Amino acid sequence: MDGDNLRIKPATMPAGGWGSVSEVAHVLLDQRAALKDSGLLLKQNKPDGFACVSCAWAKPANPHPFEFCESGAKATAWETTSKAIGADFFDRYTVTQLEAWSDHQLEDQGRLTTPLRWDAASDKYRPVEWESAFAEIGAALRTLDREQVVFYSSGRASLETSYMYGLFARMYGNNNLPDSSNMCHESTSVALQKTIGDGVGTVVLDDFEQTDCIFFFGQNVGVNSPRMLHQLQAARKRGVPIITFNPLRERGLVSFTNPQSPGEMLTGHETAISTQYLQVKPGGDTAAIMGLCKAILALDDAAVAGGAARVLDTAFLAEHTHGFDDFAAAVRACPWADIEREAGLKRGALESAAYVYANAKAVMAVYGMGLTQHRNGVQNVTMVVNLLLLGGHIGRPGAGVCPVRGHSNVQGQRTVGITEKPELAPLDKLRQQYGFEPPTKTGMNTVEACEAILARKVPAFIALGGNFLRAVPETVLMEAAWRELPLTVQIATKLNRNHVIHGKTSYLLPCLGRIEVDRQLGGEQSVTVEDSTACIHGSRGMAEPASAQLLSEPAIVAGLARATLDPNPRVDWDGWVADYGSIRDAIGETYPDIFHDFNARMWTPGGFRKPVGAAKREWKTESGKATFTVPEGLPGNPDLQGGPATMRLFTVRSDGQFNTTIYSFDDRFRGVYGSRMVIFMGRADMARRALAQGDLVTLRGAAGDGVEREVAGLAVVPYDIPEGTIAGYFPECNPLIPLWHHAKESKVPAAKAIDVLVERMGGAR
Ligand SMILES: Nc1nc2c(c(=O)[nH]1)N[C@H]1C(S)=C(S)[C@@H](COP(=O)(O)OP(=O)(O)OC[C@H]3O[C@@H](n4cnc5c(=O)[nH]c(N)nc54)[C@H](O)[C@@H]3O)O[C@H]1N2
Ligand SMILES: Nc1nc2c(c(=O)[nH]1)N[C@H]1C(S)=C(S)[C@@H](COP(=O)(O)OP(=O)(O)OC[C@H]3O[C@@H](n4cnc5c(=O)[nH]c(N)nc54)[C@H](O)[C@@H]3O)O[C@H]1N2
Ligand SMILES: [Mo]
Repeated sequence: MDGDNLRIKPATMPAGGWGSVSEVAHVLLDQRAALKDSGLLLKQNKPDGFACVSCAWAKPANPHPFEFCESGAKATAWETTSKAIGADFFDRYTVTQLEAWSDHQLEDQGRLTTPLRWDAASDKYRPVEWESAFAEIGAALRTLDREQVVFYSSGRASLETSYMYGLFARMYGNNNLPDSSNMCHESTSVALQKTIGDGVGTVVLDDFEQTDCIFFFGQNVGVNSPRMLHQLQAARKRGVPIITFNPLRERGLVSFTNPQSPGEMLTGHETAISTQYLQVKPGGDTAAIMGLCKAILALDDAAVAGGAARVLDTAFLAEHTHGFDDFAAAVRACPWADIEREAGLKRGALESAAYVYANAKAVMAVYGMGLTQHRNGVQNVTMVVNLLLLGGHIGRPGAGVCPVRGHSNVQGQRTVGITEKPELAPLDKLRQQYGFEPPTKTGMNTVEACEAILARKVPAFIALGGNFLRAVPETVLMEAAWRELPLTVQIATKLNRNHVIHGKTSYLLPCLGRIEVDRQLGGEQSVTVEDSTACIHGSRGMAEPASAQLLSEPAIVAGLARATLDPNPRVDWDGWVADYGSIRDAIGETYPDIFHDFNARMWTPGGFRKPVGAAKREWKTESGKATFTVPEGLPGNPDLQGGPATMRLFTVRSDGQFNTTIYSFDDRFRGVYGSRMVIFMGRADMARRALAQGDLVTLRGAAGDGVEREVAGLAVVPYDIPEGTIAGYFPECNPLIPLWHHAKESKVPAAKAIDVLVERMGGAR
């Protein structure tokens, strides 16, 4: 079977290095992507080139000669592959047969090349003319309950497409615009909005050159945003301490060899990245940060007593913050014993880290899914803010909060109106600009869309990219409900499981990727994206399209909108498609503060920055100040409960995947090859269960809600991981996540703390 050839080898290589180079060569060869000699990679993340389709990390104004990484090169190869799904593919397989295929096998068939409609009689996708597809979908949408149709987007689509898509949904009649960020950094958007008045990070690339201390929580930089290793390596070379909180010892956080530095490659020189590595229990970050804050207050008390310089920035606290006293009281009242137990860390370790904080002039906090994908995900992020506020580390050069976003334009989609929260969209402006009454009812986010689908209330699901069904929790119930959806429409580049499990009427609309040349009536078009640091960049496609029949995403959204909506003389969908500059003009009119002179500014090297008030100490919060948040009691954390037999599972990504896109079955950094059906377990837990390496187990959900959830056939891999916890891969472990198991306030599924029972199956791999 595909991906069933487990080999375990020690993972001793640093991130980067020769392993990285050979990995890239392998994927290029495998995808038969004509990249190597085309110069395409040299244009990746360059001011006049294309924005990488992998992660959202910042793109510098003065890029390295090779401003791409292993992950980015793989993503480029995967999109510009010469493999394609031709007309004959669906002659050979029924759609039901394809249900047995792995995620890897499905996407590895290559690019979708022609619009398709599922034919019930033959159980095959059959080619359909674009105009027929639009007309049929439009006619259907016109008859449906407009409040219940869902318009999902995955965070890759450009600002131009996203703006059109949001407008389409609102003109159609709802705010049902769930986004992949609902499974990702929504905890950030909620927490930062509430505490500092902007839902995005405050840090820009320059800050890495000025910081003198970096705290790094729950983000796997070597795999998921490797270009940031350049900034981290440079900071380390200046002697900047990097203190990491992560239950796993991730290779990229341990050391790095720059594959783009001939000197380092020849000498095998590695830079140690983390100066202190704290293997916090998953879900224990709130407790860990409580400990840091407690130790910082103690150091400040000592400074006061000894007449030394204060550790707290008292002037900042007085002028810029709200709620310090309550927070400090809660921290002082929190016993070290609770902190140590809930964080799984020793007081001394947290005190050392606090000492480094206390001696730094500019502290930065970087974080990812390890904080956001928990029941207390929003609280985790507010704790990071609390930590930074103590020393005045927001709105100062070299300091600030740095959430590392996932998809390459996920942050930007929010900026231009992809949101289920009408209060975050400029409804008045849209009314005035386009002369329609935008809906004011709050729409569905991802979890709510799943609930509505399970309740059989959704008549149609439109997806602008992504692999929704595979990315969400509760896989088994969701797949069953999905088959009963009356209409599903997927705009996509590659075949995935969400296309194979489909609605009663189903369309697959193949689009150009961002790397491809986009030719319209007005000539070759460019698009824009926003990176993790709120900088907006132009991106110009450079590869020949995978097929002449592909339409661009703006053209597909326009086609659907035209066929669905009553004509509106103020919205010229076709004019927009002919010249994307006119979409940007419309965006500039809707959001003048951010996007004035958009067409002139889009090629600014390094991007132009969206105004972020918090970075200038302008706080758009309720109190008008940056706000401390008192956490709920530590033992109340629902992710830390469970009986003695339960283990806490957290799901992670390997370096062989981009979300549900599985490039390979190898995880070079964790030393696992040939299979993703594994769990990582500590030696003590293995011994307690009499499990040996390779033994097969079943994970059974222990949510106690009466729903049977299980994943069978997982091989045990011994790993350095806190006791009582195990790690497994996303999306293979998603059937174990209950839909209700999500963050309070943000509703991000708690994919990093899932209670499970481990059962031996007999047999081994
Ligand atoms: N190559 C590649 N790049 C990607 C992606 C990809 O799949 N492949 N996906 C993109 C997307 S959409 C996103 S959102 C980002 C995701 O990038 P990350 O935020 O790095 O997400 P994960 O891979 O889920 O890894 C989470 C990390 O948090 C740690 N962790 C788990 N639980 C906890 C906890 O409770 N506390 C702490 N402190 N740490 C914890 C895990 O060990 C792991 O190192 O990457 C983006 N970039
Ligand atoms: N257990 C668990 N579950 C998770 C997570 C986790 O850490 N653990 N992470 C969550 C996170 S952070 C995220 S962001 C979601 C990801 O959820 P999604 O964004 O929905 O999923 P992806 O796997 O990124 O989507 C891949 C598909 O996108 C399509 N695609 C690729 N490029 C393009 C393009 O240019 N245009 C269009 N239209 N389509 C394209 C291809 O058909 C491909 O199959 O998953 C979430 N689910
Ligand atoms: Mo994400």
